[in-house]
Amino acid sequence: MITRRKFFSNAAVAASAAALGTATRSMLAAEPGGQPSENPDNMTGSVRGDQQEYPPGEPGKDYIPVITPNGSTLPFKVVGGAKVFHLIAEEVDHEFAPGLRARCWGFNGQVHGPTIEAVEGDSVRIYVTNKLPENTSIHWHGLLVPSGMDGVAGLSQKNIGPGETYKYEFKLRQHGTYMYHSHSDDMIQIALGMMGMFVIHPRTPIGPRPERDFVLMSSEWRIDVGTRRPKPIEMTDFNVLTFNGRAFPGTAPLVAKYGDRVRIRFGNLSPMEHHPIHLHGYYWKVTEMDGLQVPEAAQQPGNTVLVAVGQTRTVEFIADNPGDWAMHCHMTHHTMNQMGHNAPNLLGVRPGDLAKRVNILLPGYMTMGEGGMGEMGKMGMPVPRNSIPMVGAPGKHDYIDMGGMFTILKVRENLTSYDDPGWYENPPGTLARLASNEELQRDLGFVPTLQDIQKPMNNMQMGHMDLKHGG
Ligand SMILES: [Cu+2]
Repeated sequence: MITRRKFFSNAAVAASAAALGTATRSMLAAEPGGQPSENPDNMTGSVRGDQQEYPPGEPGKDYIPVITPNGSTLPFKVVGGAKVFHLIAEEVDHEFAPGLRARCWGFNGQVHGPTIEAVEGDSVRIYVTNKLPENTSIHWHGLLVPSGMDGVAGLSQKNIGPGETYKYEFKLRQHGTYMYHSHSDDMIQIALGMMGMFVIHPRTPIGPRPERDFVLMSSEWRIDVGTRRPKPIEMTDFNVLTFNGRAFPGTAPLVAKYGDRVRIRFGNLSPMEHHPIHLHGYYWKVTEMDGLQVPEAAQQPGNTVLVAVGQTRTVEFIADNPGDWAMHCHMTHHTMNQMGHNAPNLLGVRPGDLAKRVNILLPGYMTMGEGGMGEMGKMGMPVPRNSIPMVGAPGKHDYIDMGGMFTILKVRENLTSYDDPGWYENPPGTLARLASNEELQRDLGFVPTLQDIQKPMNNMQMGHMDLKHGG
């Protein structure tokens, strides 16, 4: 018996299958053994249907190498026309930010693994050596590879046992921003850091090449204060949020010269959460989704891009607005460090001599948060060994009350190198500052104080607003 719900879901599947038909056919045609596609580049332009031979792509000639802030690019050598890479899965003593280290699992001594970079048409051989105490395997996330190279342990291949080295070998028939990650004991191994970015440049450039091409991978961790091992079975309550395995102030800035074309490739392999990444001072266009090129007319402009778990999103813009610009996940708990979660809510509490009394029972107790939590990083309170305070770092103007998945885009005129240029010098008249009494009198008609601010400000706003209902 076909229920009403079943009928509609079947109809929906049929409709979407019809809509996807063209794309699916041309994707399949690009598979080895498939029919040559009548439209070699298919709808996205990212998958080459042709099986043409290309020499190994060369950095500087065939592509401008990407930059992995706080990370590196995996070296390769060419053997018999193929690019040979070697990933070593192993335990890594990793620093998230000054003051916080933990025993993670990564590749080649790094968390996350180094960025793999190649060119469309390249043949690659990637050796994976397992130095972990348990089985592993590597999945090439988003890459169109033969089923037996897809890396899902048990489904597509045998596990790579401790001490074993497996060989993955395939031809890159697409370009774009992809990722790699463990696909054996996924929950544990991804939570411990076993992932990296996989960038494939187009054989022929699409549009102008960027001067600055950054990759940023988001993740999240649970590291209980004072411990040195991320808790891999955590499901909901992450307290260390990272770009390329680093939490602010451990994140290196993204530096660009005025006028540079900047590309940022975001990838998210957090265990559980999506990240809306927001850039100040600019709008960008989303040029790639999951590695597939977005046609120019459909490139959504914006200044926040949601990067869901398992997704990559690539954005581009011209760096034409000098300054120090925050770029961060907009989930407020994702720009806090370890000690900022789970504190009792004391906002508005008048603690009196509570701390003094509690100290009789609990030496070292402090009452915190009654006036907000912004000042807590700045106070320089002693924190437990191997932990980072809830927020921040000293900035040019004041303490920066941010942590976690937060970094800074630094755009400057007259740069001689892409090293960190320090803090931005604001041109005269372009810096927010304390208002003078004279300005307040002229523009507001009074000088607000803590005592009278509520009433006069409300009166002033009432005077300007039409409060009619239904208007
Ligand atoms: Cu987030």
